[in-house]
Amino acid sequence: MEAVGDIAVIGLAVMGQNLILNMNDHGFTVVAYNRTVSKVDDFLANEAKGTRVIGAHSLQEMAALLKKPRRVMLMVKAGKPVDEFIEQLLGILEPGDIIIDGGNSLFEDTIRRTKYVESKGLLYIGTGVSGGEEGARRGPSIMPGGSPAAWPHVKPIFQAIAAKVTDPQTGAEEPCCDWVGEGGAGHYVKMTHNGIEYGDMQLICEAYHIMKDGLGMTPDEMHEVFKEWNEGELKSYLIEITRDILAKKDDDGQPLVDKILDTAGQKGTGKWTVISSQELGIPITLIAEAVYSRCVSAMKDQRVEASKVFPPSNSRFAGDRKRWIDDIRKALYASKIISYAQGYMLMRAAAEHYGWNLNYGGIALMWRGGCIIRSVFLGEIKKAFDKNPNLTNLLLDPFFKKAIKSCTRSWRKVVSMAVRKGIPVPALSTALAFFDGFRSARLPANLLQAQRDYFGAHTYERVDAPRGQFFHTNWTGHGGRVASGTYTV
Ligand code: 2AM
Repeated sequence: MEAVGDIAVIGLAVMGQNLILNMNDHGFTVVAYNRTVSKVDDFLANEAKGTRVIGAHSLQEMAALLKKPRRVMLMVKAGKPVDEFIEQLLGILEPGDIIIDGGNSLFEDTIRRTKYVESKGLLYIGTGVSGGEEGARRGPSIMPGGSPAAWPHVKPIFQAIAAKVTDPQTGAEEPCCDWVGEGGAGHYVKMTHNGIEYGDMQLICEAYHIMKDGLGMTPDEMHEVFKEWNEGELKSYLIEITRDILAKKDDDGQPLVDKILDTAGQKGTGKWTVISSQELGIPITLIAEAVYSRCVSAMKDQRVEASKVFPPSNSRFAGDRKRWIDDIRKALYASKIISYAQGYMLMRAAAEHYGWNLNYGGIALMWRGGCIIRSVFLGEIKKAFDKNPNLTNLLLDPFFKKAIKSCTRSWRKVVSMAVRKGIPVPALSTALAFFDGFRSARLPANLLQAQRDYFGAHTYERVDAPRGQFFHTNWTGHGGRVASGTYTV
Protein backbone atom coordinates (compact mmCIF):
# COMPACT_ATOMS: atom_id res chain seq x y z
CA MET A 1 0.00 0.00 0.00
CA GLU A 2 1.47 3.30 -1.08
CA ALA A 3 1.56 6.20 1.38
CA VAL A 4 -0.06 8.81 -0.84
CA GLY A 5 -2.50 10.40 1.59
CA ASP A 6 -1.85 13.96 2.75
CA ILE A 7 -4.34 13.72 5.60
CA ALA A 8 -6.99 11.36 6.94
CA VAL A 9 -10.40 12.44 8.13
CA ILE A 10 -12.30 10.20 10.52
CA GLY A 11 -16.04 10.82 10.75
CA LEU A 12 -18.23 11.03 7.68
CA ALA A 13 -21.14 13.09 8.94
CA VAL A 14 -21.84 16.20 6.82
CA MET A 15 -19.08 18.35 8.34
CA GLY A 16 -16.46 15.64 7.83
CA GLN A 17 -17.61 14.88 4.29
CA ASN A 18 -17.61 18.54 3.30
CA LEU A 19 -14.17 19.19 4.74
CA ILE A 20 -12.84 16.22 2.79
CA LEU A 21 -14.37 17.50 -0.46
CA ASN A 22 -12.98 20.96 0.25
CA MET A 23 -9.48 19.51 0.83
CA ASN A 24 -9.84 17.48 -2.35
CA ASP A 25 -10.75 20.63 -4.33
CA HIS A 26 -7.49 22.15 -3.14
CA GLY A 27 -5.39 19.30 -4.44
CA PHE A 28 -4.90 17.23 -1.30
CA THR A 29 -5.29 13.48 -1.22
CA VAL A 30 -7.60 12.62 1.65
CA VAL A 31 -8.08 9.24 3.27
CA ALA A 32 -11.62 8.81 4.61
CA TYR A 33 -12.61 6.56 7.49
CA ASN A 34 -15.72 6.15 9.63
CA ARG A 35 -16.65 3.96 12.61
CA THR A 36 -19.58 2.54 10.65
CA VAL A 37 -17.40 1.42 7.77
CA SER A 38 -20.26 1.05 5.27
CA LYS A 39 -20.45 4.85 5.22
CA VAL A 40 -16.97 4.95 3.69
CA ASP A 41 -18.15 3.03 0.64
CA ASP A 42 -21.37 5.06 0.47
CA PHE A 43 -19.35 8.25 0.48
CA LEU A 44 -16.98 7.05 -2.23
CA ALA A 45 -19.86 5.87 -4.40
CA ASN A 46 -21.80 9.12 -4.06
CA GLU A 47 -20.51 12.49 -2.81
CA ALA A 48 -16.83 11.62 -3.37
CA LYS A 49 -17.33 9.89 -6.71
CA GLY A 50 -14.76 11.06 -9.27
CA THR A 51 -12.50 12.65 -6.64
CA ARG A 52 -9.11 11.40 -5.49
CA VAL A 53 -10.46 10.58 -2.00
CA ILE A 54 -9.32 7.15 -0.81
CA GLY A 55 -11.49 5.04 1.46
CA ALA A 56 -9.99 3.12 4.37
CA HIS A 57 -11.80 0.19 5.98
CA SER A 58 -9.71 0.05 9.14
CA LEU A 59 -7.53 2.44 11.11
CA GLN A 60 -4.50 0.31 10.20
CA GLU A 61 -5.26 0.65 6.52
CA MET A 62 -5.79 4.39 7.00
CA ALA A 63 -2.40 4.78 8.73
CA ALA A 64 -0.60 2.82 6.01
CA LEU A 65 -2.02 5.14 3.35
CA LEU A 66 -0.66 8.31 4.97
CA LYS A 67 2.55 10.22 4.30
CA LYS A 68 4.66 10.95 7.41
CA PRO A 69 4.27 12.67 9.74
CA ARG A 70 0.74 11.34 9.54
CA ARG A 71 -2.06 13.83 9.93
CA VAL A 72 -5.32 12.38 11.22
CA MET A 73 -8.30 14.65 11.74
CA LEU A 74 -11.25 13.60 13.88
CA MET A 75 -14.63 14.95 12.86
CA VAL A 76 -16.65 12.88 15.31
CA LYS A 77 -19.09 13.65 18.07
CA ALA A 78 -17.51 15.67 20.88
CA GLY A 79 -16.87 13.87 24.17
CA LYS A 80 -16.08 10.19 24.64
CA PRO A 81 -15.79 9.28 20.93
CA VAL A 82 -12.79 11.64 20.67
CA ASP A 83 -11.03 10.00 23.63
CA GLU A 84 -11.79 6.55 22.27
CA PHE A 85 -10.34 7.36 18.86
CA ILE A 86 -7.26 8.97 20.43
CA GLU A 87 -6.67 5.79 22.41
CA GLN A 88 -6.98 3.62 19.29
CA LEU A 89 -4.80 5.95 17.23
CA LEU A 90 -2.05 5.98 19.85
CA GLY A 91 -1.75 2.23 19.32
CA ILE A 92 -1.34 2.64 15.57
CA LEU A 93 0.43 5.94 14.87
CA GLU A 94 4.10 6.77 15.56
CA PRO A 95 5.94 9.52 17.43
CA GLY A 96 5.79 12.77 15.49
CA ASP A 97 2.40 11.96 13.94
CA ILE A 98 -0.39 14.46 14.48
CA ILE A 99 -3.90 13.92 15.81
CA ILE A 100 -6.33 16.76 15.08
CA ASP A 101 -9.74 17.20 16.68
CA GLY A 102 -11.96 19.39 14.50
CA GLY A 103 -15.13 18.88 16.56
CA ASN A 104 -16.81 21.16 19.05
CA SER A 105 -14.79 19.96 22.04
CA LEU A 106 -14.70 21.71 25.37
CA PHE A 107 -11.36 23.52 25.68
CA GLU A 108 -10.59 21.82 28.98
CA ASP A 109 -10.75 18.45 27.24
CA THR A 110 -8.40 19.80 24.60
CA ILE A 111 -5.93 21.00 27.24
CA ARG A 112 -5.96 17.51 28.77
CA ARG A 113 -5.72 15.70 25.42
CA THR A 114 -2.86 17.87 24.17
CA LYS A 115 -0.82 16.99 27.27
CA TYR A 116 -1.73 13.33 27.03
CA VAL A 117 -0.94 12.92 23.33
CA GLU A 118 2.32 14.89 23.72
CA SER A 119 3.28 12.61 26.62
CA LYS A 120 3.13 9.72 24.13
CA GLY A 121 5.50 11.51 21.74
CA LEU A 122 2.83 12.54 19.23
CA LEU A 123 1.46 16.01 18.48
CA TYR A 124 -2.06 17.27 18.99
CA ILE A 125 -4.24 19.98 17.54
CA GLY A 126 -7.69 20.96 18.78
CA THR A 127 -9.28 23.24 16.25
CA GLY A 128 -12.47 25.21 16.00
CA VAL A 129 -14.15 24.94 12.62
CA SER A 130 -16.92 27.45 12.07
CA GLY A 131 -19.27 28.17 9.23
CA GLY A 132 -21.58 25.20 9.33
CA GLU A 133 -21.93 22.71 6.52
CA GLU A 134 -21.64 25.30 3.77
CA GLY A 135 -18.54 26.81 5.39
CA ALA A 136 -16.90 23.40 5.66
CA ARG A 137 -17.51 22.81 1.96
CA ARG A 138 -16.59 26.24 0.56
CA GLY A 139 -14.31 27.80 3.16
CA PRO A 140 -14.70 27.75 6.93
CA SER A 141 -13.05 29.83 9.59
CA ILE A 142 -10.48 27.53 11.22
CA MET A 143 -9.04 28.21 14.70
CA PRO A 144 -6.27 25.72 15.52
CA GLY A 145 -4.46 25.39 18.84
CA GLY A 146 -2.50 22.65 20.61
CA SER A 147 1.10 21.54 20.03
CA PRO A 148 2.92 24.41 18.29
CA ALA A 149 5.27 21.94 16.55
CA ALA A 150 2.29 20.48 14.68
CA TRP A 151 1.27 23.75 13.07
CA PRO A 152 3.79 23.88 10.16
CA HIS A 153 2.61 20.43 9.05
CA VAL A 154 -1.06 21.34 9.07
CA LYS A 155 -0.84 24.97 7.99
CA PRO A 156 -0.74 24.44 4.18
CA ILE A 157 -3.87 22.29 4.23
CA PHE A 158 -5.87 24.41 6.68
CA GLN A 159 -5.00 27.73 5.10
CA ALA A 160 -5.82 26.37 1.63
CA ILE A 161 -9.32 25.25 2.59
CA ALA A 162 -10.19 28.20 4.85
CA ALA A 163 -12.32 31.17 3.82
CA LYS A 164 -10.34 34.08 2.35
CA VAL A 165 -10.76 37.76 3.16
CA THR A 166 -9.00 40.96 2.21
CA ASP A 167 -6.80 42.26 5.00
CA PRO A 168 -8.13 45.76 5.74
CA GLN A 169 -4.60 47.00 6.40
CA THR A 170 -2.57 45.50 3.59
CA GLY A 171 -5.24 44.78 0.98
CA ALA A 172 -3.83 41.25 0.61
CA GLU A 173 -5.96 38.11 0.45
CA GLU A 174 -5.63 36.32 3.78
CA PRO A 175 -6.96 32.95 4.93
CA CYS A 176 -9.37 32.92 7.90
CA CYS A 177 -7.05 30.53 9.67
CA ASP A 178 -3.92 31.08 11.67
CA TRP A 179 -2.25 29.55 14.68
CA VAL A 180 -4.24 30.56 17.76
CA GLY A 181 -2.10 29.32 20.62
CA GLU A 182 -1.03 26.43 22.83
CA GLY A 183 -3.15 23.71 24.44
CA GLY A 184 -6.86 24.42 24.36
CA ALA A 185 -6.52 27.91 22.86
CA GLY A 186 -8.14 27.00 19.52
CA HIS A 187 -11.22 25.51 21.09
CA TYR A 188 -11.38 28.35 23.61
CA VAL A 189 -11.42 30.93 20.84
CA LYS A 190 -14.05 28.93 18.97
CA MET A 191 -16.13 28.80 22.15
CA THR A 192 -15.80 32.57 22.57
CA HIS A 193 -16.81 32.97 18.93
CA ASN A 194 -19.98 31.04 19.65
CA GLY A 195 -20.67 33.13 22.76
CA ILE A 196 -20.30 36.31 20.72
CA GLU A 197 -22.58 34.76 18.13
CA TYR A 198 -25.25 34.32 20.84
CA GLY A 199 -24.84 38.02 21.73
CA ASP A 200 -25.01 39.27 18.13
CA MET A 201 -28.16 37.24 17.49
CA GLN A 202 -29.84 38.47 20.67
CA LEU A 203 -29.04 42.10 19.81
CA ILE A 204 -30.60 41.69 16.38
CA CYS A 205 -33.65 40.05 17.95
CA GLU A 206 -34.07 42.97 20.35
CA ALA A 207 -33.84 45.49 17.50
CA TYR A 208 -36.48 43.44 15.66
CA HIS A 209 -38.67 43.33 18.77
CA ILE A 210 -38.56 47.11 19.18
CA MET A 211 -39.33 47.69 15.49
CA LYS A 212 -42.16 45.16 15.62
CA ASP A 213 -43.86 46.17 18.89
CA GLY A 214 -42.53 49.67 19.48
CA LEU A 215 -42.80 50.95 15.92
CA GLY A 216 -45.49 48.56 14.66
CA MET A 217 -43.48 47.54 11.62
CA THR A 218 -44.27 44.60 9.35
CA PRO A 219 -41.64 41.98 8.38
CA ASP A 220 -41.50 43.51 4.88
CA GLU A 221 -40.77 46.93 6.32
CA MET A 222 -38.12 45.49 8.62
CA HIS A 223 -36.63 43.62 5.68
CA GLU A 224 -35.96 47.00 4.08
CA VAL A 225 -34.31 48.28 7.26
CA PHE A 226 -31.99 45.30 7.56
CA LYS A 227 -31.20 45.62 3.86
CA GLU A 228 -30.06 49.17 4.47
CA TRP A 229 -28.17 48.25 7.64
CA ASN A 230 -26.30 45.60 5.69
CA GLU A 231 -24.80 48.31 3.54
CA GLY A 232 -23.20 50.16 6.45
CA GLU A 233 -21.05 49.49 9.50
CA LEU A 234 -23.34 46.63 10.61
CA LYS A 235 -22.74 44.68 7.38
CA SER A 236 -22.47 41.07 8.45
CA TYR A 237 -23.69 37.57 7.77
CA LEU A 238 -26.24 37.69 10.61
CA ILE A 239 -27.77 41.00 9.45
CA GLU A 240 -27.85 39.60 5.92
CA ILE A 241 -29.70 36.41 6.86
CA THR A 242 -32.09 38.42 9.07
CA ARG A 243 -32.87 40.58 6.02
CA ASP A 244 -33.67 37.46 4.01
CA ILE A 245 -35.60 35.75 6.79
CA LEU A 246 -37.92 38.75 7.12
CA ALA A 247 -38.75 38.60 3.41
CA LYS A 248 -39.52 34.88 3.41
CA LYS A 249 -43.18 33.95 2.92
CA ASP A 250 -44.97 30.80 4.03
CA ASP A 251 -46.99 28.74 1.53
CA ASP A 252 -50.01 30.96 2.17
CA GLY A 253 -48.06 34.10 1.32
CA GLN A 254 -47.80 35.27 4.94
CA PRO A 255 -44.40 36.06 6.54
CA LEU A 256 -42.89 32.80 7.74
CA VAL A 257 -41.13 34.45 10.69
CA ASP A 258 -44.50 35.21 12.32
CA LYS A 259 -45.39 31.52 12.33
CA ILE A 260 -42.26 30.30 14.08
CA LEU A 261 -42.69 29.39 17.75
CA ASP A 262 -40.77 31.79 20.01
CA THR A 263 -38.79 29.26 22.04
CA ALA A 264 -35.07 29.09 21.38
CA GLY A 265 -32.85 26.07 21.75
CA GLN A 266 -29.14 25.94 22.56
CA LYS A 267 -26.35 23.43 22.28
CA GLY A 268 -24.16 24.66 25.12
CA THR A 269 -21.25 26.67 23.76
CA GLY A 270 -22.81 29.96 24.94
CA LYS A 271 -23.25 28.42 28.36
CA TRP A 272 -19.62 27.24 28.41
CA THR A 273 -18.46 30.76 27.58
CA VAL A 274 -20.40 32.15 30.52
CA ILE A 275 -19.19 29.43 32.89
CA SER A 276 -15.60 30.17 31.91
CA SER A 277 -16.17 33.91 32.39
CA GLN A 278 -17.46 33.26 35.91
CA GLU A 279 -14.38 31.21 36.70
CA LEU A 280 -12.06 33.90 35.39
CA GLY A 281 -14.07 36.76 36.92
CA ILE A 282 -14.66 38.56 33.62
CA PRO A 283 -17.98 40.36 33.04
CA ILE A 284 -19.25 39.15 29.68
CA THR A 285 -22.67 40.43 30.64
CA LEU A 286 -24.06 40.64 27.13
CA ILE A 287 -23.35 37.02 26.24
CA ALA A 288 -24.74 35.96 29.64
CA GLU A 289 -27.97 37.86 28.97
CA ALA A 290 -28.15 36.29 25.52
CA VAL A 291 -27.92 32.82 27.07
CA TYR A 292 -30.53 33.68 29.73
CA SER A 293 -32.82 35.19 27.08
CA ARG A 294 -32.92 31.83 25.37
CA CYS A 295 -33.80 30.28 28.75
CA VAL A 296 -36.65 32.80 29.23
CA SER A 297 -37.87 32.12 25.71
CA ALA A 298 -38.03 28.41 26.50
CA MET A 299 -40.50 29.08 29.37
CA LYS A 300 -43.31 29.51 26.87
CA ASP A 301 -46.20 28.11 28.94
CA GLN A 302 -45.27 30.13 32.01
CA ARG A 303 -44.91 33.27 29.88
CA VAL A 304 -48.34 32.77 28.37
CA GLU A 305 -49.79 32.43 31.89
CA ALA A 306 -47.92 35.48 33.18
CA SER A 307 -49.04 37.57 30.20
CA LYS A 308 -52.62 37.10 31.44
CA VAL A 309 -51.72 38.23 34.96
CA PHE A 310 -49.62 41.19 33.78
CA PRO A 311 -51.14 42.12 30.43
CA PRO A 312 -49.04 44.35 28.21
CA SER A 313 -49.91 48.02 28.00
CA ASN A 314 -49.41 50.22 24.97
CA SER A 315 -45.90 49.55 23.76
CA ARG A 316 -45.85 52.03 20.87
CA PHE A 317 -42.98 54.51 20.66
CA ALA A 318 -44.17 58.03 19.92
CA GLY A 319 -42.26 60.15 17.42
CA ASP A 320 -40.70 59.87 14.03
CA ARG A 321 -40.23 56.27 12.95
CA LYS A 322 -37.27 56.99 10.70
CA ARG A 323 -35.42 58.65 13.55
CA TRP A 324 -36.18 55.78 15.88
CA ILE A 325 -34.82 53.32 13.32
CA ASP A 326 -31.61 55.29 13.20
CA ASP A 327 -31.44 55.33 17.00
CA ILE A 328 -31.99 51.57 17.13
CA ARG A 329 -29.16 51.05 14.64
CA LYS A 330 -26.83 53.09 16.81
CA ALA A 331 -27.94 51.30 20.00
CA LEU A 332 -27.27 47.99 18.28
CA TYR A 333 -23.86 49.10 17.04
CA ALA A 334 -22.73 50.44 20.43
CA SER A 335 -23.90 47.28 22.19
CA LYS A 336 -22.08 45.14 19.65
CA ILE A 337 -18.88 47.02 20.37
CA ILE A 338 -19.39 46.33 24.09
CA SER A 339 -19.99 42.65 23.43
CA TYR A 340 -16.78 42.27 21.42
CA ALA A 341 -14.86 44.29 24.01
CA GLN A 342 -16.14 41.87 26.65
CA GLY A 343 -15.29 38.85 24.50
CA TYR A 344 -11.75 40.12 24.03
CA MET A 345 -11.45 40.80 27.77
CA LEU A 346 -12.39 37.18 28.33
CA MET A 347 -9.84 35.84 25.85
CA ARG A 348 -7.15 38.04 27.37
CA ALA A 349 -7.90 36.70 30.87
CA ALA A 350 -7.98 33.12 29.61
CA ALA A 351 -4.65 33.57 27.82
CA GLU A 352 -3.10 34.79 31.05
CA HIS A 353 -4.69 32.07 33.16
CA TYR A 354 -3.87 29.16 30.86
CA GLY A 355 -0.54 30.50 29.58
CA TRP A 356 -1.45 30.98 25.91
CA ASN A 357 0.13 33.51 23.58
CA LEU A 358 -2.99 34.61 21.78
CA ASN A 359 -2.79 36.58 18.56
CA TYR A 360 -5.71 39.00 19.02
CA GLY A 361 -5.57 40.68 15.62
CA GLY A 362 -5.22 37.27 13.99
CA ILE A 363 -8.34 36.10 15.80
CA ALA A 364 -10.32 39.05 14.38
CA LEU A 365 -9.05 38.15 10.91
CA MET A 366 -10.03 34.49 11.42
CA TRP A 367 -13.55 35.60 12.32
CA ARG A 368 -13.67 38.13 9.50
CA GLY A 369 -14.83 35.48 7.01
CA GLY A 370 -16.19 31.94 6.88
CA CYS A 371 -17.91 31.91 10.26
CA ILE A 372 -21.31 32.98 11.56
CA ILE A 373 -20.14 36.26 13.11
CA ARG A 374 -18.25 37.36 9.98
CA SER A 375 -18.61 41.09 9.44
CA VAL A 376 -16.84 44.23 8.26
CA PHE A 377 -16.75 45.22 11.94
CA LEU A 378 -14.11 42.55 12.60
CA GLY A 379 -11.89 44.31 10.07
CA GLU A 380 -11.93 47.31 12.41
CA ILE A 381 -10.94 45.12 15.34
CA LYS A 382 -8.07 43.69 13.28
CA LYS A 383 -6.95 47.25 12.49
CA ALA A 384 -7.12 48.22 16.17
CA PHE A 385 -4.81 45.35 17.16
CA ASP A 386 -2.51 45.96 14.20
CA LYS A 387 -2.09 49.54 15.36
CA ASN A 388 -1.59 48.52 18.97
CA PRO A 389 -0.91 44.82 19.64
CA ASN A 390 -0.95 45.52 23.39
CA LEU A 391 -4.37 47.15 23.37
CA THR A 392 -5.85 46.19 26.75
CA ASN A 393 -9.44 47.05 25.92
CA LEU A 394 -11.17 47.60 22.60
CA LEU A 395 -13.12 50.52 24.06
CA LEU A 396 -9.86 52.44 24.41
CA ASP A 397 -9.00 52.19 20.71
CA PRO A 398 -9.59 55.57 19.00
CA PHE A 399 -11.93 54.16 16.34
CA PHE A 400 -14.20 52.41 18.84
CA LYS A 401 -14.01 55.25 21.32
CA LYS A 402 -15.34 57.59 18.64
CA ALA A 403 -17.95 55.09 17.48
CA ILE A 404 -19.32 54.61 21.01
CA LYS A 405 -19.38 58.34 21.65
CA SER A 406 -21.38 58.97 18.49
CA CYS A 407 -23.95 56.36 19.56
CA THR A 408 -24.51 56.97 23.27
CA ARG A 409 -27.38 59.44 22.95
CA SER A 410 -29.40 57.13 20.72
CA TRP A 411 -28.45 54.12 22.83
CA ARG A 412 -29.80 55.71 26.03
CA LYS A 413 -32.92 56.88 24.19
CA VAL A 414 -33.72 53.42 22.85
CA VAL A 415 -33.02 51.55 26.08
CA SER A 416 -35.00 53.97 28.23
CA MET A 417 -37.98 54.03 25.87
CA ALA A 418 -37.99 50.22 25.65
CA VAL A 419 -37.93 50.03 29.45
CA ARG A 420 -40.81 52.52 29.71
CA LYS A 421 -42.84 50.62 27.16
CA GLY A 422 -42.15 47.20 28.64
CA ILE A 423 -40.23 45.75 25.70
CA PRO A 424 -37.49 43.50 27.07
CA VAL A 425 -34.02 44.58 25.93
CA PRO A 426 -31.68 42.59 28.19
CA ALA A 427 -28.68 42.71 25.85
CA LEU A 428 -28.97 46.35 24.81
CA SER A 429 -29.47 47.43 28.42
CA THR A 430 -26.79 45.27 30.02
CA ALA A 431 -24.32 46.62 27.47
CA LEU A 432 -25.22 50.15 28.50
CA ALA A 433 -25.04 49.27 32.21
CA PHE A 434 -21.61 47.73 31.68
CA PHE A 435 -20.44 50.79 29.76
CA ASP A 436 -21.63 53.10 32.53
CA GLY A 437 -19.96 50.92 35.17
CA PHE A 438 -16.74 50.63 33.21
CA ARG A 439 -16.43 54.39 32.78
CA SER A 440 -17.15 55.08 36.48
CA ALA A 441 -14.06 55.98 38.46
CA ARG A 442 -16.07 55.40 41.61
CA LEU A 443 -18.69 52.69 42.02
CA PRO A 444 -20.84 51.93 45.09
CA ALA A 445 -18.61 49.00 46.01
CA ASN A 446 -17.37 51.06 48.96
CA LEU A 447 -20.75 50.39 50.58
CA LEU A 448 -20.55 46.76 49.54
CA GLN A 449 -17.18 46.38 51.25
CA ALA A 450 -18.63 48.02 54.35
CA GLN A 451 -21.48 45.51 54.35
CA ARG A 452 -19.07 42.61 53.96
CA ASP A 453 -16.94 43.92 56.76
CA TYR A 454 -20.02 44.49 58.91
CA PHE A 455 -21.42 40.98 58.77
CA GLY A 456 -18.34 38.96 57.99
CA ALA A 457 -15.33 40.99 59.10
CA HIS A 458 -13.98 40.71 55.55
CA THR A 459 -11.98 43.97 55.88
CA TYR A 460 -11.71 46.81 53.39
CA GLU A 461 -9.13 49.07 51.81
CA ARG A 462 -9.34 52.87 52.26
CA VAL A 463 -9.20 55.69 49.73
CA ASP A 464 -6.75 57.51 52.01
CA ALA A 465 -4.38 54.58 52.55
CA PRO A 466 -2.10 52.64 50.15
CA ARG A 467 -3.62 49.72 48.25
CA GLY A 468 -3.06 46.38 49.94
CA GLN A 469 -3.54 47.72 53.45
CA PHE A 470 -6.68 46.22 55.00
CA PHE A 471 -8.87 47.65 57.75
CA HIS A 472 -11.62 46.27 59.92
CA THR A 473 -14.18 48.25 61.87
CA ASN A 474 -16.18 47.09 64.82
CA TRP A 475 -19.43 48.38 63.33
CA THR A 476 -21.75 47.49 66.20
CA GLY A 477 -19.55 48.20 69.18
CA HIS A 478 -19.78 44.62 70.39
CA GLY A 479 -18.26 41.34 69.23
CA GLY A 480 -14.61 40.66 68.56
CA ARG A 481 -11.99 42.72 66.78
CA VAL A 482 -10.77 39.80 64.68
CA ALA A 483 -10.96 40.11 60.89
CA SER A 484 -12.06 37.16 58.81
CA GLY A 485 -9.24 35.68 56.82
CA THR A 486 -10.51 32.18 56.55
CA TYR A 487 -13.63 32.38 54.50
CA THR A 488 -15.03 34.59 51.78
CA VAL A 489 -18.52 35.70 50.82
P1 2AM B 1 -20.99 6.67 12.87
O1 2AM B 1 -21.33 7.06 11.45
O2 2AM B 1 -20.36 5.35 12.97
O3 2AM B 1 -22.17 6.84 13.81
C1 2AM B 1 -20.98 12.23 13.80
O4 2AM B 1 -21.95 11.60 14.56
C2 2AM B 1 -19.78 11.32 13.55
O5 2AM B 1 -19.29 10.87 14.83
C3 2AM B 1 -20.11 10.08 12.75
O6 2AM B 1 -19.02 9.86 11.89
C4 2AM B 1 -20.22 9.00 13.80
O7 2AM B 1 -19.88 7.71 13.36
C5 2AM B 1 -19.19 9.45 14.80
N1 2AM B 1 -19.45 8.91 16.13
C6 2AM B 1 -20.48 9.20 16.95
N2 2AM B 1 -20.39 8.51 18.10
C7 2AM B 1 -19.28 7.76 18.01
C8 2AM B 1 -18.63 6.84 18.87
N3 2AM B 1 -19.11 6.59 20.10
N4 2AM B 1 -17.49 6.28 18.45
C9 2AM B 1 -17.00 6.55 17.22
N5 2AM B 1 -17.57 7.40 16.36
C10 2AM B 1 -18.68 8.00 16.74
